[in-house]
Amino acid sequence: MFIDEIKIFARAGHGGRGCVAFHREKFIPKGGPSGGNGGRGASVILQADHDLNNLIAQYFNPRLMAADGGHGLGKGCDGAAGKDLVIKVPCGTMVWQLESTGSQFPTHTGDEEAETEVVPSSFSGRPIVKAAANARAVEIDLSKDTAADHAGRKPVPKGELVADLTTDGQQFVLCQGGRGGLGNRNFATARRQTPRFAQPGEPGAESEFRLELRLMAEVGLVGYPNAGKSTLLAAISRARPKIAPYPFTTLHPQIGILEYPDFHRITVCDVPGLIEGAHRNVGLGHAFLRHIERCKILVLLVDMAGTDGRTPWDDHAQLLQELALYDEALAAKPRLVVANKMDEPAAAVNLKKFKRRVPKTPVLPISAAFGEGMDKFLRTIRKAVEAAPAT
Ligand SMILES: Nc1nc2c(ncn2[C@@H]2O[C@H](COP(=O)(O)OP(=O)(O)OP(=O)(O)O)[C@@H](O)[C@H]2O)c(=O)[nH]1
Ligand SMILES: [Mg+2]
Repeated sequence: MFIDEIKIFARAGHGGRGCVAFHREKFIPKGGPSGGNGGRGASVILQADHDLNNLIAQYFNPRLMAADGGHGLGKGCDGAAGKDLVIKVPCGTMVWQLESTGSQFPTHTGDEEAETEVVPSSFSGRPIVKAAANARAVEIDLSKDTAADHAGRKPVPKGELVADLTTDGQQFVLCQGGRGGLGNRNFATARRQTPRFAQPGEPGAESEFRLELRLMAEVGLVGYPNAGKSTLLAAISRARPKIAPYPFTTLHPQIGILEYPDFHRITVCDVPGLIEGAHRNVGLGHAFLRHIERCKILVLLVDMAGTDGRTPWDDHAQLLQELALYDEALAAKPRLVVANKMDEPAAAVNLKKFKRRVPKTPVLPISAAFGEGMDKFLRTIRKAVEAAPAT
C-alpha cells in the first residue's frame, strides 16, 4: 500500500508538576522548602529519512502521543524529562497544520493559592507548534487545494503549511512538550520562607496535522499508460517497476537512480499514466502529479508506434493540456519529448509526421524495450538537469 497523504493527531507530553515539600531531619524540624521541579514533557518531532518512500507507518499509527514529564519530588528531586518521540517520515514530506483541538487534559493545580499567585498568564495561551531551527523556510503556493481533489478519497481540510522536510535528517518539532512546574523551594524569599505552593506543569501542545508526501526526484516521467515509462525506468536504473501491456500497470510513483560512470547520480520518478480528462478524475486522476512538482525537468514519453490506436501528436497535446490543468507551473517546467517504441515498424513514419505537426520541438527517439538510444538519452537528460533552474 502506498500512502502519500494522511491526517494525524499529535500530542506532546505535559510538564510534570512541581512539588510542595519541606525538609525534615532529626534536630531540623523546620528545614525549609525542598520541593523539586517537574520534568519537561516530551516533544513530538518529525525527522526526514531518505530510506522511507511513503507514509505507511503513520497510516497504522496516526496518533502520536509523547510521554509526560515526571512530577517533582521531595528532598529537592526533580522529575525526569520525557523522552522525545522522534517519528521518521520520507524526504519530501510537507506538514500542514489543521485546527488545534485544545488540551483535553486538566493540569494539576496542587494548591489553588499557588495557581493564582505564580502561574504566568502565558500558560493559558501556550504556543501550539514551534519550528525547529533547521526546518526550511517554506514558500509554496497555498492557494491550490491538493487535498480536496485527491481521487476517490474523503477530502482532508487543507490547513496551514508549517514545514517541508526535504533533506535527510532534517527535523521539525511538531508539538513542543510542556515545561515542568517549579517546586516550592524556588519560591522561598526572606519574607515568605515556607511557600506552600508549587507550579503545575505546562500542558504539551497538541494539534491535528496533514502530512503530504511530494517525492524528491530530478526527472519526472510523464506519459499515457503503456507508453513505456516503467520499461524506460527499468532500462536506465536498478528500479524494477511492474511492466505489463495493459493500462495503469503502475499505480503509485516509483523512484529510480541513474548512475553515470563518473558516479554522478540523477533521480527519476515514474508516475502512473496520465490520460485525457485526468483533471476530472478519469483514470487515476491527476493527484499523483504532485510527486513530479519538485522535478527539475519532465520527460514526456510518447508511444511513437501508436500501439493503443492513438496518435502520438494527440497524446503530446493532451499531456501538455493535462499538465497545465493541474498546474501551470508544472507545464512550464523544462521538458524533453522522447519518442518510444522506435523498434515498431509504424514508429518511423509517425515520427516524421510528429515532427511536421509539432514543429520546433526536439524529439529524442528511443526504444526502451531494446535499449536503443539510451546513451544519448542519458547524456541529454544530464545536460538538461544541469541547465535547469533550481526548484
Ligand atoms: N515494442 C516495444 N514495446 C515496448 C517498448 N517499451 C515498452 N514496451 C511495452 O509496452 C508495454 C507497456 O509498458 P510499461 O513500461 O508498463 O508502460 P507504462 O508507461 O509504465 O504504463 P503504465 O504503468 O500503465 O502507465 C509493455 O508491454 C512493454 O513491453 C518499446 O520500446 N518497444
Ligand atoms: Mg508503468
